[in-house]
Amino acid sequence: EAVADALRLALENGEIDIALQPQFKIADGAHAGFEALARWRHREGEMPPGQFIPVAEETGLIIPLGQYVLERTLAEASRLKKLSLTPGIVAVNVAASQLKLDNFPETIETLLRRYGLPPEALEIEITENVLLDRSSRRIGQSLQAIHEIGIQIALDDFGTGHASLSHLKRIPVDRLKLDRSFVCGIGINAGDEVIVRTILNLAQSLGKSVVAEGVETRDQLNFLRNLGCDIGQGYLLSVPLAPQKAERFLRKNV
Ligand code: G
Ligand code: G
Ligand code: NA
Ligand code: MN
Repeated sequence: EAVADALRLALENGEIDIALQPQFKIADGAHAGFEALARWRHREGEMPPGQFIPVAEETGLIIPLGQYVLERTLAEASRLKKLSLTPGIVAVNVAASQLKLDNFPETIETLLRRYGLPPEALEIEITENVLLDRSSRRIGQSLQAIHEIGIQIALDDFGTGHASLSHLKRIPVDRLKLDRSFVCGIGINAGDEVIVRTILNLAQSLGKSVVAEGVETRDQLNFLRNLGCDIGQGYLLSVPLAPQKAERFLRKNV
């Protein structure tokens, strides 16, 4: 359909770019890294990823799109390092169909080498629903190989999908990303606060770190700090930044 054709052209014409949203250590406010988010500079302004990512997944365009975002992000991290800036860990969203590609772990390894980055500088974000895919065995093997390279794995939108907690034993997950719908309820909704506490307890017991998404208020940040949440991301701390702005952000940060 129309969006799919337009997206195919956008990829060819270089209308897709990335935005980098900074992540911070909640304990001391130090910069920790960035999440890369796909951005489509559409004729009629910006098309939000919530609209085109699902289309990309349905049409298979998520494979070239995901590859582009991955390479663009590593190139940017490499560029920032060459300027003696410290991008920290860059997180890239990866879809199930990418993980099913025959040589996806090798492709990432090749890119890391090309851009002179250590594997620890990259984090792969997957959603819980990736673990429910028909090819979950294949995907599990791919994640295992990626993890063995030394790349970190984060489980995105944690608590909102349909995966069972037993996946946490089977899949090498380093980090849980606390979904913003729960963070949003801090100070407002007792149920959300219980969920936030429970996820933080679970993560601490399993030795995994937690990134809180969608932090928009001081009260949310204080609540998360008191519970020992490791990393925060959200509009209170910074919106997603165009690469040039991410460079400026890091210059002010040193
Ligand atoms: O930027 P925004 O909050 O609108 O993103 C909406 C959703 O799109 C998020 O869940 C995010 O994880 C997803 N997304 C953004 N960029 C990418 C990408 O490059 N690949 C994949 N698979 N998902 C992405
Ligand atoms: O989990 P996912 O990768 O879908 O989330 C990233 C999305 O969340 C991005 O599209 C980003 O623009 C959006 N986002 C980042 N910080 C905030 C925030 O503080 N509040 C809200 N509502 N959205 C945010
Ligand atoms: Na994400
Ligand atoms: Mn998320």
